[in-house]
Formats: sequence, structure tokens, C-alpha cells
Amino acid sequence: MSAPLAIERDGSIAVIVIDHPPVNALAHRLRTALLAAIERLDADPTVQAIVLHGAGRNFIAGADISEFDQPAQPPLLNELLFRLESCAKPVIAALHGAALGGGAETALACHYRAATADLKLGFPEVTLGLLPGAGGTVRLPRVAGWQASIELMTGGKPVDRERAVALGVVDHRIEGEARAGAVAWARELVAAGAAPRRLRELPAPDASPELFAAARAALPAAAGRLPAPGRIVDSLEASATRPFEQALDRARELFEECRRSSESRALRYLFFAERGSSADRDAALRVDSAGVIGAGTMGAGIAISLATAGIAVTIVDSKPESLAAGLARVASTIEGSALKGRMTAADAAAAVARVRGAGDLQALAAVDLVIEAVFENLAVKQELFAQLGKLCKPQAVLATNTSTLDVDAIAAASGRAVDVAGMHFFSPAHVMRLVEIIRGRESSRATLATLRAVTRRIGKIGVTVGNCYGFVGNRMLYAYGREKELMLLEGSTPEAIDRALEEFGMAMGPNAVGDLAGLDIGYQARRQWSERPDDPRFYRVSDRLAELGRYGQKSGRGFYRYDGPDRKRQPDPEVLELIRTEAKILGVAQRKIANTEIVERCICALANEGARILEEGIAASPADIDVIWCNGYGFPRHRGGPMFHADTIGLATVVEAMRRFGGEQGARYWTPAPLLASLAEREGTFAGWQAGRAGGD
Ligand code: T1G
Repeated sequence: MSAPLAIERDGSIAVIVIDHPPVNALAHRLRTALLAAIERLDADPTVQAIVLHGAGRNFIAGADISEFDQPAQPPLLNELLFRLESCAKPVIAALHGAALGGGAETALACHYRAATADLKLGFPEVTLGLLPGAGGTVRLPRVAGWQASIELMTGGKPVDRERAVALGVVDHRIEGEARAGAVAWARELVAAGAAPRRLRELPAPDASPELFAAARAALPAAAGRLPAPGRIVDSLEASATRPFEQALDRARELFEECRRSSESRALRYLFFAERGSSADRDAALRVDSAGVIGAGTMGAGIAISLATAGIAVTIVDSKPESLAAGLARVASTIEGSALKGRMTAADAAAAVARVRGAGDLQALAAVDLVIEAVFENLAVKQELFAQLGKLCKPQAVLATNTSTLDVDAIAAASGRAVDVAGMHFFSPAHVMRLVEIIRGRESSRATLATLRAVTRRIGKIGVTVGNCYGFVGNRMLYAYGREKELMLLEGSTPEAIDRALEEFGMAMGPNAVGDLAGLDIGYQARRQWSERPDDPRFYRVSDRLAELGRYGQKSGRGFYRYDGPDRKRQPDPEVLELIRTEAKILGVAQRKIANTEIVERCICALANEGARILEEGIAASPADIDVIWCNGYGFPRHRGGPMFHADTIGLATVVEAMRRFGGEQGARYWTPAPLLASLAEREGTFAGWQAGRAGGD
């Protein structure tokens, strides 16, 4: 393994070039090398200034997140930065790309900070359930003030160079390459006799006591469930009221408290799980042009994602009015993003220019990738893929956006099943990060690798899964929804169920989700499902509502009413009446259902179906299932996902609850999946089982 840094000389300027791929994370071996380099250069009388530079695309991406599952090894980052700041000669940070977390803290411990225009400087620790533990909460306020420090650290969003200059964090703009620019400026500083500037020697700015109380009150409700945001405010408050070193000690204590929390463990687990494996990146085919078939909401959303990522898109729709509407939707959505500051006007114009329309499939003859988003009907998709199989160039990848149909049946119709796979986007496609990539029986490695690469390139998270009804997410959603539907019949209400699950942390309760997605969509899908369980109680309420034309938000009524002035969901007595009527017809006894039961039954249903999915090889790992549920279904990230959460509460606890439910309801589907039962038996976890397989494979 090559050295994590090199020392280069440019006359009397010494340059420490950090070279610790992939992102210059401050792992133990880099911290050790950095400390040695600083000691050596500080003692070298021929060195008049030191430049700290990161090779590659980033300065320093932060501490090495993978090290947080065990206590840190010395030299701790705090010690290293204290020593860096103590240098007797000026230390200049050459900032470019990401300067995040410990990387931003390292920059603050330098005496001067220069940056190129691509700088992204920030404190994303809060997204990992952590706080800046290496002096950020003590140094940043001394240069940027309290309000900006609170905003950057509790929000976790990076700032660009101009904002960093405005905050006083960046002293000098580099036009051109970071290293050369920083060395030139270091020379000027030496010539001007500039001395080391240590933030730790500055007094903390005055802070009114109510400042931090206001900051706590302003934390978003969801943050209330997590320790980190509040601890960040505590750490900043300590910086306002204690001398530097005591404030630093306090930050360290609070950091350790957060590091050991289950919330942070879950968030750090997802960080890596969402990056998945990069093993097949070399097999991906180049995609410069794509076709999207179907100019409806989904097709337009997919086209927007592709075009804003730099891919030329042809949208094909045989109905001129639909095509025109779809193209208009693409343009207005992209332009809307520019108006909201999510992209520059120039980038928006370029993206819109990359999208063109066509009425005939022949326009797709030369594209690298085709994604169909037409009506969810197997015969229609098979007919389409039969045409695509003939007219698309060899090696073009053909993807179906189906959410429930058999990908193998569609692939077979193409006559080139090796080039076909599923690409299940979640609606709205240009917003939702998750894409399920469905592996067909014959999908080639190149086809799957290409779809994964395109998914990454459009800024989404692609998870490759096997082909079964509902793939992973919707298959588990069926089990989760079955329980909430049964509890409606047994005596609960839409609002009680939604509230209980939202208190657990779900972004939205299942009844509200149904109203958002449209109860008619689920109704149609269940009707097309040939092997649908035949229990008349399953989804009886959703079916009745759909049959009454109560589709949810789009029809003004579903589980809730939306006809108030603010169109917010309102309980509807008519729905309660309907539920009680159906329960009576079905002979379902009524009882009070506690919140704990609501959550337990829905979560156990997810874990059990997830275990079956793992046994069948439909998902490659429990982490893939967790990534799907946290990014496609609003499962609370601070609980890691349904499988991580089941591990956290204990699989024996899950199985015991299922046996209790099975006993009370006599339902066969509460029989634990064999994998779950055997892991519970030996007090194992899904994570341990996966590690054993990875080790054993
Ligand atoms: N630690 C370990 N590995 C990391 C890492 C990190 N901080 N950041 C990235 N990686 C790995 C990642 O898993 C992937 O691995 C590869 O690098 C490329 O990542 C002490 C407590 C920097 C904007 O939260 O935001 O400092 O899949 O695909 O799209 O107070 O990585 O190739 O095997 O994301 O070019 C705070 C997290 C840490 C920054 C680059 N820092 N990283 O994006 O690459 S806590 C962060 C990012 C801390 C201090 C506190 C992004 C990036 P693999 P990638 P990218």
C-alpha cells in the first residue's frame, strides 16, 4: 500500500500532498503520517511555510467513517490538529473539492485557507448521527460566528467557496490549480512576514443565552428523535461559555455519546450500504444517448433525471398531444429547478436542450439505452420489446420500468434477453433517489453494470434485485399493508395507524401513502396479480374505497378527505362507517389496538418477508433491503432499515412477537421464515449471517 502522503519542496515552501484514495479520509495511518510530517517540517529551518494539499478530486472528505465502530486510535484527530495549529510557521490549506467534517476541521486548524471555485466545505456529521468532534464547534464560531455555525452544523449542508469567503473561512481565492495557487500565495505571505494565525487564540464571540435556546427550538421535529442535532447545539454552547480546551473536551465527550448511539450506528451503516459494491464498474457500457418510451409522468421524470446528468434523451410517444405535454413538463420542471437555485440557468438550458421528442420508435435505432415507461400491461410491454429487440442497435441496453410485471416475460419477447433488465423508478422519478434494478434470468453482467452506472450517474441509488412479484420493495409493502388493513377491520382507524407508524419514524403512514400514490393503482396491481393470497380480508378496505372512486388525494377523498382549505388530510367518518360495515360482513371481531401492536405487526411483517426474500436470493443482502426501504418507502434512517432494526431489537424478540400474533390470529403467514427462525434460535443477526456468507463465499 503506497504512503498516504508525500512531502514536496517548492523552495522554502514545503507541500504536504495527502494521497489517500479514494477521498483522503483521515484514517489512522494518514493521521500518523501527517503528525510525523508536521513535526519534521516545523523543525526544519529551511521551511518558511507549509501548504497542506489533497491529491485527487478532494481536499479531505473527513474522518474515516469506518473507524467509528471501535474507539479511535492515537493520534486522535484533535491531537493532530492541535499540533498542526501550533506550528511556528504559517500553514496554508489548499482547499478544493470536498473539505468535509474532519477535512473542514483540518482547514480551520490551518493558519490560512485558500480555495478553488469547486470547493464544497461543510459539516455533514449530523447526517451520520455525529457532531464535529475535532474542534469544529470551537474554531468555526471564532471565525464565522454563532448563527452560521449553528446553521452549517445542524443542517449538515456544505457551502460553496463564495459563501465560505463571506463567512471569513476562506481567505484567498485560487484561480487555476489548487496546489500551485496555494504555493504562490504562501510565498506572498512569507514575503509579507505573515505570522501563524490560530483560531484557538481568538476569544469566542459574545453569545446571548437565548441564542442556543432558540437554536434548539428551531431544530426540525424529526431532529428531535435524534441525539446529534441537540448535542451540536450543546457543544456550540460550551464553546461560548468555556475556555477553548475545556470546550474541546466537552465536544469530545458529546461526540463519543453520539458515536455510541444506535441512531449513529444505523446512519453510518446506511452510508456504506448506499454506496454498494463498485466491483462491476468496469463492465458498464458507455451511455451517451437514451430513449424513453412514454411521455407520461414517469417517462418525463426519467427523462429529466437523464438529461440533467448530461445524457441526450429522445422521448417517444405515439400520441402527439401526450408527447407535447411530456416535453413541456420536462422543460418546466428543469427550469423550475433553476428558479429554486438547485442548478444554474445555463445548466438548466443545456439539460432542456438535450431532450427531444419523436412519434416513432425508429428514432431510437442508435441510442445506447432505452427505458420504457408505458401502460402497466404485460401484452403492451411484450409487443413493444419485440419491436425494440429488432430496431435497437446491438448491445443497446433495454430496460423496463415495470413495477409489478414479470421482467423475464418482457425480456423473452425482445428476442435478446441478455440486453434486458428492469429499472424500477419510484415516483416522482426525478425526485426519488431509489431505483430497483431487476436482474432477469438472462440479463448479462454488462447490462446490469450499465444500469447501475447510469443510476449512479443520475445521482440515484441503484439496488440490483431478483425478479419476483413486487421485486423487493413492493413485495414487502404488501405484507406491511396487509397488517394495517387487517388492523383497520379489527378496530383501529386510518389516523391511529398512520400516527403510530409516523411516531415510529415512517415518513408517512401507510393510509396517507395510499392516498398519495392513488388507491386505484394498488387496486389494479392486485387484480393483475394471479397468485394474490385469497383471504377476502386482505386489502378489503382499500379495494372498497377504490371501487367507490375514492382514490385519495387525486379524487379529493380516499382514506382521508382533502377538501379543507389547506387540502390537508382530514379523518372521514364515512370511511370509519365503511370499515365497520366491512368488518361486520367479514365477521371480524372488534377490539382496541395499541400503538405498540400497530408498529410490531407492521415491522415484523417487513422483517419476515425480508427474510424470505433473502432465502430466495431475490436480495443479495439485508443491507440492500434496508437501502430500498429507507430510500423508497420512508423507513426512518436512524433505525437503519427493517432488517437492521430487527437486528437491533433482536430476532428472538421478533420471532416471539410473530408467534404471539400467529397464536392470536391463527394465521399461517406469521410462521417465521426458516432463516429468521434459525437466526433467532442461535441469537444471530441478519448482519452476522451476511458477514458469514461474504466470508464464506
Ligand atoms: N470515510 C470512509 N470512506 C469514505 C468516506 C469517509 N468519510 N467518504 C467516502 N468514502 C468512500 C465511499 O464509501 C466510497 O467507497 C468512496 O469513498 C467514494 O465515495 C472527525 C466525525 C467526499 C462528497 O460525511 O460525502 O469527519 O464505494 O461514492 O460521489 O469531526 O464521499 O468506492 O468503496 O461518495 O465522489 C464526515 C462523506 C465524516 C463525507 C465524495 N465526512 N463522503 O463523493 O464518492 S465524520 C463525510 C462524501 C467526521 C469529524 C467527523 C462523499 C464525497 P467505495 P463516494 P463521491
